[in-house]
Amino acid sequence: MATAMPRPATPMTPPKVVSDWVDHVAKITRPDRIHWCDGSEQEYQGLVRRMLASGDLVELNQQTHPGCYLHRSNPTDVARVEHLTFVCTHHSHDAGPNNNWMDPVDAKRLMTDLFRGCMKGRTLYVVPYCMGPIDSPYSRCGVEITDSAYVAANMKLMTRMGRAALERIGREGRFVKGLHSTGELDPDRRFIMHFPEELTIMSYGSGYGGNALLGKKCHALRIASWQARDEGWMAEHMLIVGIENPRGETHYIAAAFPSACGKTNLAMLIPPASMPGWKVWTVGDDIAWLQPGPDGRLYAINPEAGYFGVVPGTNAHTNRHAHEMISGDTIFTNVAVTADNQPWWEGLEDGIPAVDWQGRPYDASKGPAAHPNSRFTVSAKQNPSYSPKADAPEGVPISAVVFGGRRRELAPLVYQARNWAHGVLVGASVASETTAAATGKVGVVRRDPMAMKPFCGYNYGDYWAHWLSFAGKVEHLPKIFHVNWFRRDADGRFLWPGFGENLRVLEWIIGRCEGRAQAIETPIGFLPTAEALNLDGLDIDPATVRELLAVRPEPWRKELADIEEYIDSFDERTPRDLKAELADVKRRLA
Ligand code: OXD
Ligand code: MN
Repeated sequence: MATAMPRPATPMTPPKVVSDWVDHVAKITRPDRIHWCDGSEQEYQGLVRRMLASGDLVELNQQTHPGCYLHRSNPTDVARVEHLTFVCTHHSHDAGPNNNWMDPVDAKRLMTDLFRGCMKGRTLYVVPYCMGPIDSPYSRCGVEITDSAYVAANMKLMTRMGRAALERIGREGRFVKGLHSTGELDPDRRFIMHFPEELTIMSYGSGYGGNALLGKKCHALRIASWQARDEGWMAEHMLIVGIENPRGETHYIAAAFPSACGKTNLAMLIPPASMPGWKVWTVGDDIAWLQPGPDGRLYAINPEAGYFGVVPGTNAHTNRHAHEMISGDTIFTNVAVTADNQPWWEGLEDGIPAVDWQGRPYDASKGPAAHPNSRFTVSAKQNPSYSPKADAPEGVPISAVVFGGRRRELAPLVYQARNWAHGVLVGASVASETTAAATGKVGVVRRDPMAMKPFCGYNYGDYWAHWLSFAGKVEHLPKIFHVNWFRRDADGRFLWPGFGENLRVLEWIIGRCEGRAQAIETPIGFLPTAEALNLDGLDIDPATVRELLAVRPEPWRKELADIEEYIDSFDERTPRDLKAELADVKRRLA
């Protein structure tokens, strides 16, 4: 079948390395047709038409939401599956205790058996893509082979997909190979396998974003983190945001928070009315690739070109820009719909759900109308705060790196690490309550160093050593901070208003980067004094501010003991310098 298959449907001439691999895959998977994606608008419309005909997409109200469609996934396939995600390295130690590991030979045998004949009756889409601006030396390319039109259409929105990427691959000869099939969507025949030593991904049995849009978590984080360590850069689970002050000066901040902890909201923050003259520019909302730049600073690009964001909670008050940008040309996954076919989700301020995310008449006793991990896929260009620097091949210089988690207790609103090495410890200590972005229990506090627990493609011990190594390599490293927007009082109420008001915290962070803002030194790092935070126009009482900025030694001593146990679980790979930093904080707390 494969040899009789028509050559590319478009006049693109694929590089031989790519066409040989496609032929090889087609021999195993036996598709009826092969479609080489050129990334054109016409092609996207064709994919949409095909999915409307097959029922994979449902048309939403085109008067209120032009170009918007709904995909209802299989109800067992709604999130990332960390327990079915593997890093397959020759030595298990290289994957580390932070990853599930399988021997690469066994993993390939298992996957090849699953892929055998799986595309019979289906179309094989060849999706060439570039992660990062097409002309950036920091970008890297890949090709995803998939049998899902939904994946091909999402990849068009999420990456620089098509002809230009294929041309770049032709020039470079190197690309990440990602093979994907939705298979039978059977959770018992579902695996997401990574072979970082061969820059290869194999994903079977899921159509969900993080499992199936291979450019995102699989390539831009798991494989790229490995590649970055080898090549001297960093691939991180971070948003990138430009904060412009009323004097017109812009600082760029990269911030790592675990999944569904508000990265998209922070990246698109709307300044509060009481902070006139401030502007916020979105470079990226989920992933940052960071490289030492020629002037001794760390530069970041966003490898993605679109957003795959959590829908519930999005409204004109929580995230006005996201709310606006998803009113057209958006693919929704697993939201509910109103009687007149508009998308609906919990947290939307108007409309009534008529049909739930599974296509059933809405019945509140059956749970939320939209799935808690329902998503929008949209091109980043639709974001009203899209940064003019988002396509800059040189990236943007990073002034501050911010870590954060969802913690009801303990972690204060903000603190600054003493120096880079201490900041690496702060990043390694991130813990957060789990969310619906991955299958499993929601709301359990777990360690999530640098918000990379599900995404670091190698041993965390080696990863921390890589982070520490930048201290010798980059002259003007960013300052490192930790924030917590999620502190609650004894009645479970949030202490901090969050959203746009978070700009006040970013203002202090920028002030620290410029050497202006006041701080007091505590055992865990530098904290703002209540006076150093700009609280003008904010209705918050002084006792709440004191609580938000409190550092109590006893619970922190317990926290440090827990962090120590965690980082020691990476055995001899845990860098000695990281342990020394931890010992130093313990001494300060004693
Ligand atoms: C995401 C995630 O989809 O982190 O970005 O799960
Ligand atoms: Mn993410």
